Amino acid sequence: MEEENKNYSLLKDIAFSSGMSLFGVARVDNLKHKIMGISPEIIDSLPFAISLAFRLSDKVIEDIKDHPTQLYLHHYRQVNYLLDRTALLLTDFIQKKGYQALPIPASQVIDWENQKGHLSHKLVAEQAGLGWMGRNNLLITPEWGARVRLVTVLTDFPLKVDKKLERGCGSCKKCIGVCPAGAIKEKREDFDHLACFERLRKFRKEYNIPHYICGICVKACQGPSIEI
Ligand code: B12
Ligand code: SF4
Ligand code: SF4
Repeated sequence: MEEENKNYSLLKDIAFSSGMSLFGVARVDNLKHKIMGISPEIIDSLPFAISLAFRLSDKVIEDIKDHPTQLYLHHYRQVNYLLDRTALLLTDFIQKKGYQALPIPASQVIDWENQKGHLSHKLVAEQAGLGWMGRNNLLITPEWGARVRLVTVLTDFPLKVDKKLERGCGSCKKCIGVCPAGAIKEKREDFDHLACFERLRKFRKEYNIPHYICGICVKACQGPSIEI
């Protein structure tokens, strides 16, 4: 156990000194069947998932009114680079220690028809205790609400595992009503992915944004305890 704690602290220090805002670890067992496009024998050999979050710039997010901005587009790209870069640094450190690591891309879609990445960073972050799944279908942190982006590294480096947070949105409903597509509902399970995607497709065309981004539901959520 001492070794797991020590390894955990080493990685956390690297992540924080690389600019990350949150760090947590989950076991991969419960997530295995949700991982796509990676050989089962590779997944079986990597029992831990490290979840990293980077806090977005409040001012960039607050500048978003009713559509994604060019400023947000740049921020989105830079944050993805930093997340991917930090995942690489952790991978390199782990390999130099004689173990294996596999960084999952921050924002790569591998199945366009069903809009899926290799695995859900939100699900990993939830299991690793970074936050919970909110009404807006995003990972909500107690610290900064939805204003974070995420990345994951799978590894066999022995690590202490975090507990899931026993928290939720409670009575907060601030994000319902802000969505221009009407995709956010009372129950997170009713979130309308298709309506959201159609709106992002429109934004892409109307505002010359070469990615499916929006940011309005990210702006709306600073967590349940903070009034906006
Ligand atoms: C493809 C994609 C999209 C697609 C939607 C795909 C989809 N159906 O989810 C589109 C283009 C529409 C999209 C939109 C957005 N995205 Co996007 N997207 C992705 C990407 C690349 C893959 C997601 C994926 O594989 N989804 C597949 C489904 C099955 O997984 P899931 O939605 O996570 O849901 C599962 C779990 O949540 C789990 N679950 C866990 N807990 C619970 C609890 C309950 C009650 C239930 C029912 C289920 C459940 O069950 C679900 C089914 O398996 C991820 C990066 C990644 N690899 O994770 C980013 C990601 C999810 N996107 C992100 C963001 C921020 C956005 C946008 C705000 C756009 C923007 N940047 O401005 C919007 C938000 C829309 C919204 N409110 O959900 C962030 C989320 C950060 C956060 N704080 O949560 C991610 C993680 C990227 C990142 N690196 O940070 N996205
Ligand atoms: S704004 Fe409130 S209801 Fe919506 S996701 Fe955030 S905490 Fe949950
Ligand atoms: S990304 Fe935009 S369209 Fe999609 S749920 Fe959030 S606010 Fe609605």
